[in-house]
Amino acid sequence: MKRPKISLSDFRPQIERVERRLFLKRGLSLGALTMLSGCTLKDDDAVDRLLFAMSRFNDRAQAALFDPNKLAPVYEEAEVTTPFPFNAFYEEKLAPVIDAENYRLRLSGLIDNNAPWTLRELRALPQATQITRHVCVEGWSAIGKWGGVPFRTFLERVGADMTARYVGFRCADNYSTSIDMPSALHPQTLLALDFPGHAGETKYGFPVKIRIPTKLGFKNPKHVTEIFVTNDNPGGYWEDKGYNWFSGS
Ligand SMILES: Nc1nc2c(c(=O)[nH]1)N[C@H]1C(S)=C(S)[C@@H](COP(=O)(O)O)O[C@H]1N2
Ligand SMILES: [Mo]
Repeated sequence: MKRPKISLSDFRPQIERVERRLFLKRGLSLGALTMLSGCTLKDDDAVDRLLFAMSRFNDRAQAALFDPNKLAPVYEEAEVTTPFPFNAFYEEKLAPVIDAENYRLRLSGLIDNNAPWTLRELRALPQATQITRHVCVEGWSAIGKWGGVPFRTFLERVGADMTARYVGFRCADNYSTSIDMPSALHPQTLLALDFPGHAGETKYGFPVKIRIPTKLGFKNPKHVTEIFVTNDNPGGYWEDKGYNWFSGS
């Protein structure tokens, strides 16, 4: 019988959870942890609930510390990492291929004008480029160049409710993530239409990626098909598996 191929990445959430536990256990004595949670460490469910509560507390602390004017470092063209690393929750060859002509960026939620956008219409908006560092929780980082529409410009243009708390993203590969409105309005957050790699290479997020240099890689959705504005935290693919939601600076 052929055994199914199992890779380390299948266990990422579990590994993360174990790591978070070790981190917690180092920071808090066993007694303190037991007292805090009112449980023993054997009680997995209660430990998970405590970790989740602490992560949510951490989200609030991080959001309070977020400085909307603090810029992520920018780099020179010569510092760009080539080839740029690919990452996704699946193998590279399974990256979605999207037809540019038929592509539409859908909008929903607290947005005045939620008509869908073609790529040509997005290209007609003001464009900017930036060279910044992408940092992945899995322990690698790379410098890349992205071009596209400053996300604030786009949100203003469509009449997004900027007093709302969250912006959520849905992707062609069923990935999803969400960010806080202040990070969405940050001057370096980009609705990217140009990506690392050769012309015609689509695995880095074609046709639309949200590039947020103040956030970890997994908060930067590729192949975005829908953007929505909401006051209810939408979570996301990794967030729902226990990754810290804010994950930014
Ligand atoms: N649609 C989609 N976006 C995604 C992911 C994904 O699996 N699907 N993975 C995230 C993670 S964990 C990382 S590190 C980056 C990788 O982007 P890259 O392929 O451009 O390096 O994409 C992020 N955005
Ligand atoms: Mo990542």
